[in-house]
Amino acid sequence: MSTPARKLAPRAAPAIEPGPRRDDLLVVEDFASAEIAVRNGVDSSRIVVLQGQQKAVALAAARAGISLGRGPLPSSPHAAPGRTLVVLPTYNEKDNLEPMLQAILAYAAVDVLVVDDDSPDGTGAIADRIAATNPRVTVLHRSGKQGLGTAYLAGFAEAFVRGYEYICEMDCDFSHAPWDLSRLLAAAHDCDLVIGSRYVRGGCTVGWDFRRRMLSRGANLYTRLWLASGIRDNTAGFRCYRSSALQQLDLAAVSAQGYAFQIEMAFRMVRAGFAVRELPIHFVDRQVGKSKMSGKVAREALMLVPKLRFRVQRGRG
Ligand SMILES: Nc1nc2c(ncn2[C@@H]2O[C@H](COP(=O)(O)OP(=O)(O)OP(=O)(O)O)[C@@H](O)[C@H]2O)c(=O)[nH]1
Ligand SMILES: [Mg+2]
Repeated sequence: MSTPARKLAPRAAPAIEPGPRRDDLLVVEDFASAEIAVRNGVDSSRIVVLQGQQKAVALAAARAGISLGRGPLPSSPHAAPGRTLVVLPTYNEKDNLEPMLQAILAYAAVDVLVVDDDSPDGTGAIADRIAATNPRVTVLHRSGKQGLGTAYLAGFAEAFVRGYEYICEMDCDFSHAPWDLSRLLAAAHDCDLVIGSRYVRGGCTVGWDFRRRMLSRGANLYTRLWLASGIRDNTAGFRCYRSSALQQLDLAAVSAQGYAFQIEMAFRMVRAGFAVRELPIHFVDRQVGKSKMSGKVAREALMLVPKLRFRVQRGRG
């Protein structure tokens, strides 16, 4: 049997205001209160987390952000628990990249590394233009489409060299809400991996057709049955790793690319005994650009999961 994901001690429930009326914003003092609200069904895009901001200023910033379609922006970026690098893999994301970078940097005090695989639509040149004027953005160019797994591994290696304490994964298509990045970071201080999860209470997918929903649910059920690691959303690509934990894994042994990469990484973290927490998120289907999801990606996961159970040794990551 696999080692189940280590459970973290439940936190004392902070008092929160009653849930918001439709179109209202819920103002909470801190991210712990926000988590309770999200688990109770409040959409995180309607929550204003003060976390040191003055209430009137925070509300004005959030309302301005929402009216521009940018969500409940804070008056200044929320602090990260330590030096943090968000690795943003891109392949043909020319219309998403600039607004994604703006949003990430507005919500959280992080740096961003764009890993572009020579996107034919010119995403790499857009990344270079932004990086030239913003020291918080850097770009890693790779020659040709080499897959999501190696893009993340290259990003991790760069983060290790540059001494980042936390490393986030995020898609560049707004499926992962930029305001949820601050929630992941706030939860990261006392665990080794935080997963933005669709399949815990308060999480969901928005905009997927029946086939996509079944594919994702089926893949997660299959993985849970085989690996029994205690993780509900194994294929999720919205994560925050503690860099020191990641460095203890045998990353050279990781070969998976698509969803299988996420499954493998989560399983290795659990097997190595690291603390994993899932936070509910609303995953929204991309509005712009094309999905790179394919039958090949699904088949890779199907084949890999049984192998992982026997191949990845307990305690060795
Ligand atoms: N560098 C790099 N980025 C990639 C590659 N494949 C996908 N990406 C990026 O990885 C992120 C996730 O890819 P998506 O196409 O959204 O695929 P997905 O999220 O698995 O599938 P959907 O749920 O259908 O959107 C996006 O930011 C892509 O641009 C790749 O081979 N190389
Ligand atoms: Mg996507």
